[in-house]
Amino acid sequence: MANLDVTLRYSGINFPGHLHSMQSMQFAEGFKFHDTDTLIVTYPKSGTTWMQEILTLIYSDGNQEPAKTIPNWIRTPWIEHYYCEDILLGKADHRIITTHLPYHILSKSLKQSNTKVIYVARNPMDIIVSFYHFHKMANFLPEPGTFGEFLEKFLLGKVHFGSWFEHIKDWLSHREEFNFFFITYEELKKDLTHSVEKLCNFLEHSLLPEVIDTIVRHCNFTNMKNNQMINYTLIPNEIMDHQRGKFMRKGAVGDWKEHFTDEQKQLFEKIFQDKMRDFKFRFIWTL
Ligand code: PPS
Repeated sequence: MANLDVTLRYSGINFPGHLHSMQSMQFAEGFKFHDTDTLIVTYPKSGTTWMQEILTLIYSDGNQEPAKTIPNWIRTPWIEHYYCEDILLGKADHRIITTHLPYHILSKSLKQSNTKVIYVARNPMDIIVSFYHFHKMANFLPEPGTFGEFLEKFLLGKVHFGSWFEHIKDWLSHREEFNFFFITYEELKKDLTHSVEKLCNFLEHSLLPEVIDTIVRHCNFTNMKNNQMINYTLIPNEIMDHQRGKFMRKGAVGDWKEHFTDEQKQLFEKIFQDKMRDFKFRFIWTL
């Protein structure tokens, strides 16, 4: 299934047809979650892969074998991707599932269970930078144009996967409906040990301090960058052009400062204030 130039429009949002089909979206929307499932929810480029790796290691009690031998899209599949159905059919319990879907598509089925939901957020300015570079290498996403053009498209919510503003506002304003845990990329970066401890607490999966240390070491940026099972170098060049960029690019907080002009920063702030005006949630995006 290549479909590199195909866009799937579903429930008002564009998705890459390379990974999504009408059938796979309907499968996700009607999915029967189990109470033992753990669902990672993210807008793209917010720390999805990082959380996939952390949860893999928590549930394997620090055993690095699965993380070093099984690609992340098989051990922690995206529920909306076309290959997910086959993978999940074989697993009954303790599934780690990933999604970029907005609240309005997934909420009905998710509410039927007590699934543990982990929402990872990131400074949207760093998301824009990361997403922009990813568009250059991912041949299943449209050409991004200049950074300024991409920024405007993002702020209008016209990029693939829809509006970041709607994604985060909808999920967070309905968090009481779920067994919900919120964490940011910046918190992971600031204190990964404490973040893993908090995650273990939420997951009711206690681990010895030395196991947590192993997880923290395994999940640092350099180690993950070198792990073929999560750095996407297993994906052929025709789908991800590895000459045009790296999936594990910089792994930094505040890289937006290297990309935004003063005018672009002002434009971002104006739209952010406007869109988030009625949303009372205090984000901390700095370290
Ligand atoms: S995706 O395509 O939605 O699955 O992307 P996602 O995994 O959400 O985000 C990719 C960015 O996360 C960075 N990353 C990390 N940063 C720090 N430490 C670790 N361990 C780590 N793992 C992934 C990755 O480098 C991308 O960010 P940028 O800013 O592009 O480097």
